[in-house]
Amino acid sequence: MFKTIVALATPPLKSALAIIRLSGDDCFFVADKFFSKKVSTIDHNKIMHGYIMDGDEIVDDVVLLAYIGPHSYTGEDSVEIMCHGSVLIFNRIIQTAIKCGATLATHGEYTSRAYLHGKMDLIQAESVNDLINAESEESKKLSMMSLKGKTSELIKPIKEDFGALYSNIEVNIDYPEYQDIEQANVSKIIEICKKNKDYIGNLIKNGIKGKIIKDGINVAIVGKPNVGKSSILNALLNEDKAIVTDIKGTTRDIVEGKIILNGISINLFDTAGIRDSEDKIESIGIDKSKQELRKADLVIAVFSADSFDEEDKKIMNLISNKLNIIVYNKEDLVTKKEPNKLYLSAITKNVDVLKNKIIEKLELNQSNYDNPSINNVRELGLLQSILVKINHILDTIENTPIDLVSCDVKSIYLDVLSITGEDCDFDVAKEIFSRFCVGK
Ligand SMILES: Nc1nc2c(ncn2[C@@H]2O[C@H](COP(=O)(O)OP(=O)(O)OP(=O)(O)O)[C@@H](O)[C@H]2O)c(=O)[nH]1
Ligand SMILES: [Mg+2]
Repeated sequence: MFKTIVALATPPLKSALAIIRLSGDDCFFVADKFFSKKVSTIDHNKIMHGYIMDGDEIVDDVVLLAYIGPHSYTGEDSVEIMCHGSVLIFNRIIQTAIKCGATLATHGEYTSRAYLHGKMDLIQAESVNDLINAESEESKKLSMMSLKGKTSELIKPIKEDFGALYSNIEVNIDYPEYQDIEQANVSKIIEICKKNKDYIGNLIKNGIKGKIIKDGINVAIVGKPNVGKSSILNALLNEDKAIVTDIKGTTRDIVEGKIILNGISINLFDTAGIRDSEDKIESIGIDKSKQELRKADLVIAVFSADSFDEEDKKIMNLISNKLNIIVYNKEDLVTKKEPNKLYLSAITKNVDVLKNKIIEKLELNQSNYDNPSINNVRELGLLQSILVKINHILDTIENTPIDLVSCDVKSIYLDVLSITGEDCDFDVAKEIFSRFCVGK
């Protein structure tokens, strides 16, 4: 029995209209108690005009949409009430619904019910949240593809292969006498593992690119003091956001800004110049710079075009194992330039060359924008786990008894089912939906 839940689906702000949703097995009977017309007797989805009643008092004049399950978002009998967008009114309607038997919905409870009733798989459910949080047209497009089930399609061949392989091995082990069942011999297992290894490898590669389009990237601007980091941040943002002076150690705290390049959110973090410092406040800032450098997806390391010293060498070492762009700023101070180095002059505010380099570093192509991808952290993590298990099988199969190989194949199959939510830990699903808004 799914109890009736209620929540505001629109922002809790004054507006022309607000929408309140109810969903649950006895949803229509709950609605009967506070709506001026009978909802529980309808025999098809219906739009009704009427009043919300709290006893004899008219609370609001509303339009009520009744959806008979399974033809609703959650798959249950559901009601959407379009009321006047006054905070007092929508709160009062929710209170009235609760008085009549509904309970306040928790985060993502509507979508979690849609998932539980098989209206969507977990990939689609996660994309609902992605869609709500999308910040660019491109990110919205990828999330919409997932919601339409196109991303789930990518998982199907892996599920089919490992489902068939697992049942085959098990039947071979349990019923060796059945000669008419295909033998899951070593070469067959290797063939399936190799095929899926390449396929999953590509899914992961494209998924990481899709994640960049969907979530953006964090870019730290680092370097020793006075090389022009804050000037570069300001030029990229086209705004005087960070303080710029010729005094070394001007920036202490991290200064953040965001730009969109080719539909990708680039979260910029200007940091304190890194050097050995006795100054207590500056040292705290430098520690923060190093932390930001470690966390960043991409590091822009800034050097002055007219000098390179021991402090710069230390910066080079710090960024050596990060995806990085090395920039020689203050181009205007030099006459001789080395080939293949990226020069710019932040004071001219012309940083297009750097913007292009950022895009180039992300190695995205049009197909990353146009095609669905497994771009969610949880789903990508499971794909990586599957890849590790496939590699393990390929490395050890020659010396491993078939029943142990079967355990690995089963574990891969269960990981695949976890991606789509067909075999998903209750706590994992709960955690996923807790990230949603209350009315979704
Ligand atoms: N000539 C020249 N000067 C520049 C250029 N970019 C920045 N400057 C100057 O260099 C000085 C330091 O610039 P900032 O942007 O504050 O340098 P920073 O790296 O953020 O310095 P800290 O915050 O101290 O680490 C300022 O006087 C800027 O005007 C440039 O392209 N050419
Ligand atoms: Mg600065």
